[in-house]
Amino acid sequence: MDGKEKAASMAKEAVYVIGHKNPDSDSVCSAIGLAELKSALGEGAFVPARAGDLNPQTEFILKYNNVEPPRYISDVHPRAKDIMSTGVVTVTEQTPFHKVLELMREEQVRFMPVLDGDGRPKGVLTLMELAKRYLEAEHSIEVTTSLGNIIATLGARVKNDTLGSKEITLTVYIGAMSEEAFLYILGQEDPGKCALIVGDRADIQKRAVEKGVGLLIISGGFDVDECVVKAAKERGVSIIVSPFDSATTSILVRVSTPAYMVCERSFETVSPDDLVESLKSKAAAAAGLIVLDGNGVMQGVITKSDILKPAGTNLVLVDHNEISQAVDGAEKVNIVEVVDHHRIGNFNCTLPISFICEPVGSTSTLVSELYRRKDAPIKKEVAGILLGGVLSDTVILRSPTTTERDREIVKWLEERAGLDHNTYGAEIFGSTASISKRGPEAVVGSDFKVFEAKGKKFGIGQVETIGFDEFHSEAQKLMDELVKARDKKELKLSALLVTDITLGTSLLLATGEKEVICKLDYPRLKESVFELKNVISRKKQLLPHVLSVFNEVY
Ligand SMILES: [Mn+2]
Repeated sequence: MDGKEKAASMAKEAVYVIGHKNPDSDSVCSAIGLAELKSALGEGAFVPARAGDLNPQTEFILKYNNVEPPRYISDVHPRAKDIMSTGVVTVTEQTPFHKVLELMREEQVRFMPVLDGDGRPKGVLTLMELAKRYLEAEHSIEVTTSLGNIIATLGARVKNDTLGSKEITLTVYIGAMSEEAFLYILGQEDPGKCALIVGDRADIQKRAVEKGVGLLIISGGFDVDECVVKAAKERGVSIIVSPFDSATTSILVRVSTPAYMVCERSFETVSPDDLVESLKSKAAAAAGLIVLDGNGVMQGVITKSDILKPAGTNLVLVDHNEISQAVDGAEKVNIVEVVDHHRIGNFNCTLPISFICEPVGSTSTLVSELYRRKDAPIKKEVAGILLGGVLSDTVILRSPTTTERDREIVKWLEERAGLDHNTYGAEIFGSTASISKRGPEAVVGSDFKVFEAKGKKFGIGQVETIGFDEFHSEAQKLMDELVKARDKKELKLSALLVTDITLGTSLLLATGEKEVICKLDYPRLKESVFELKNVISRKKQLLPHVLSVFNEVY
């Protein structure tokens, strides 16, 4: 890859801005907001991503603002396509061996695929194997090629061509010996399968033509006597003139062999989606792996150095900094930035990065502050998304984690999104906490747990709401469901804990055995409705009391 190609391949590598696994609204909203900001600031291609399914609340926020969900990424384990070299030097089956060597030297590669016209690999050339082949040749040199290839390789002048482009196998001799020795050698062989390289030695030239050698190569650029050419034409002997001396000519004839003659026909191929981890042993054993697409067309090449080069995937982590919470494979790729509001876990990295971690109510607060600080324009829908993130994490600024900075940025976002945080926040929480929308069956049933005490069963469901107005208007329908559950499951108590997450307090709707209901030690608001001040936990607060009631009654 030259510098230009390297720059191009780096530019196409996107940076994913991604929140934690089991993403909540803040992690999705802050990812979208930060990716938008960075792209707007021209810092490169930033793509918002998510490491899991959207929860209904986040879905609501995105739909409300007409924003597409970020790309789902199941893992970022490096794959073949992430590390392969593209734009690699290739040759065709007809490329002469010397051209292969020249390319290997110029491009500094040791591995070269041989492709057909459709980009499908036919073989591979490796410097190692080519060197071996070259070194293994014994005293006589046998070469399989065509006269056309020899002529092209030498840049030879043609005096007589009887062989053309057909494939021939020739044993190459240099006519530096005496005439007797030469005749002796030719006597041992089929002269038609010999190529003789000789300088301006008319005696040897004539003898060679008489004997009918396959090819006569005159070295040193010497002219050939017309009578020799005439005899050659009569005898059907090809004659060419090489501009090089005999030794060089001999070497070049040997390397005029086309690539398909010298390439290895067996080679390792992998798929673009293969995990790099699974390729390591294959790559160690082979000079190179060819990455093929579904049609068998080469997409790139992986050599040992590709396996060693740093991962191409870059991540910006939002709303988390602990690798254990990050998308699978995050430990194997580059984390280039962190924006978070959680405790700092065991984060470490090899290069200095921007690491923003501040104790505010949401990551969306930090991202919004970046827009403000950099004076970057913010789209209306992005402001809406970020406002949703802040309101979700801070439970509409009511959570004890809320800071002055959150309140401040909410005002700033409200203006840009054209939304009122109280109304919008209520809608966001209403989207998941809405009793009427979900229907009584889902409200009672989706989180209904059955317990046992003294051999008697009781069941308690729980639902989160914003305020109790909706509960009061739906109470009769909910009671009908509780009665159904009571009768069906033979419960001594069937109850629903309705928790206002904004106030941190609950109401309990209950039906069951009179003795049990009477013993519930909570103020009664209505016939079947109790007020459980500051109770938010079914497990830690309500259950112990119900168990003590059962112990008393039964
Ligand atoms: Mn958060």
